[in-house]
Amino acid sequence: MTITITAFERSPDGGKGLARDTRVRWALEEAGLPYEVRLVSFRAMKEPAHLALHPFGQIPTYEEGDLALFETGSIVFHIAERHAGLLPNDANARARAITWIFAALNTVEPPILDLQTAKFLEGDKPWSKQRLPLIKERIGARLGELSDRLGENDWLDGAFSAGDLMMVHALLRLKPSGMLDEYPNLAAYVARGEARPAYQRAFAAQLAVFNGSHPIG
Ligand SMILES: N[C@@H](CCC(=O)N[C@@H](CS)C(=O)NCC(=O)O)C(=O)O
Repeated sequence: MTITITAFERSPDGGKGLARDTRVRWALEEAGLPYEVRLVSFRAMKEPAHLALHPFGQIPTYEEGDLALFETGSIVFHIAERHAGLLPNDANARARAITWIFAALNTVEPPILDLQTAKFLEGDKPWSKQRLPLIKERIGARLGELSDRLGENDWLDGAFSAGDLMMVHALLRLKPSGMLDEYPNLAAYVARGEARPAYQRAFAAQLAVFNGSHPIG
């Protein structure tokens, strides 16, 4: 059955792979699944046809036959549950890998997104600069805790899993801030994720959209 995802027609990140279609592309690549991409403009994302797929008018969405999903946590979990390579077979290890998906989305990513919001969406507000140290402190606390847990391991819990995929993609957003470099094991963890052939393919595919070489679809 054909899988179709949506992605920005023109990503505001300039092809850096930070838009969340990249994590879905990455999961699909890890699972070896072919997929199609429908590009949407910011305007189209808020129109009824897209809102029927995504109630919040965002990307990415995921369509497979009769099934339409939104939210990358749910999409990546859906892929991981049905295809080898993203979740361990052992029931407890699987539950722990799923826990890391939630941890990435609910615990690590929110302060990172706050930084993005404060810098780029609220940068003109008089209080924006005052908020930055507080947000950075919160991010630093999470990074410290994550760094302690990761230690010298390659991945968060045994073999690479969908939990690592989600965590690496959430952390990638911090690269320009330099904050990751304060935690060499986390910087190496992110680099390890980026070095995976499946990530490379996902990154190249989203960059092709930005460069205009993505096939029309
Ligand atoms: N929690 C959602 C967040 C989706 C999201 O924020 N998508 C961004 C792109 S990465 C978007 O569509 N932004 C445009 C908007 O919200 O209008 C998920 O993980 O799928």
